[in-house]
Amino acid sequence: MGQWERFLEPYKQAVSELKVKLKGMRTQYEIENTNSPIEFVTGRVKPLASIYDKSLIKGIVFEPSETLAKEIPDIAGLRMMCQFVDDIEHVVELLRARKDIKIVEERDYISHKKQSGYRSYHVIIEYPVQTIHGEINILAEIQIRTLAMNFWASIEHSLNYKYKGIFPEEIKKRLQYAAEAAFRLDEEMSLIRGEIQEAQKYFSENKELSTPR
Ligand code: 0O2
Repeated sequence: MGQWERFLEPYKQAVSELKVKLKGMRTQYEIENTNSPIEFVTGRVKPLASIYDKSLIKGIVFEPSETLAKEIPDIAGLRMMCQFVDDIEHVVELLRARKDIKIVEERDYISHKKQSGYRSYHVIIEYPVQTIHGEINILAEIQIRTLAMNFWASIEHSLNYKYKGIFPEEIKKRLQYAAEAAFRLDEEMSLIRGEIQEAQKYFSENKELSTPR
């Protein structure tokens, strides 16, 4: 077995486990018939090509090592999407209260957006993975963002790939406008949050009744 495969295996396991756990939080809200602050959850292990790119940017040797694991804390990455900006703090509180993860760092790119226009709340955690050789602690990154922030980040990420990080000035400006528009959309939705949630609750309560058997 390749050394990368061996190195990445606990990260794969962590992503699978954490996806189940974080999705489980949403299910619990559903069962309790309460509006969930979590809309959906995704997870991935960083592709080897991205680990390579990041190691170049960070000036670290591209080899499976403790240094690489420490310098690239998002080899295991989870994303939690929320409908409203206020839900993000709620989700972070839920994470802080969990006994199975240890938060080691929080990065607030919502109050302090990145120059690109990127907004998101990042939580770096330490997570214990059980292996046949015992327990090992790995780092994972949980990105918490609204649907609008996620839309913007996905588009920008694709363009970033196309332009290899060097955007033409016009595109850069457009993306910054788009980031502000996404943020304004979040603000507008927050203003009618009560209305939206009431409608969603009504819809989910009546869904079963209207489903044909
Ligand atoms: P991928 O392909 O998503 O894995 P630092 O050197 O500490 O300033 P670092 O180590 O990049 O920054 O950490 P940071 O800023 O917390 O970002 C980690 C991840 O956040 C990125 O991983 C992206 O997923 C996301 N991110 C950060 N900034 C941006 C941005 O401007 N646009 C988009 N779309 N995503 C961003 P990777 O490895 O860069 O990318």
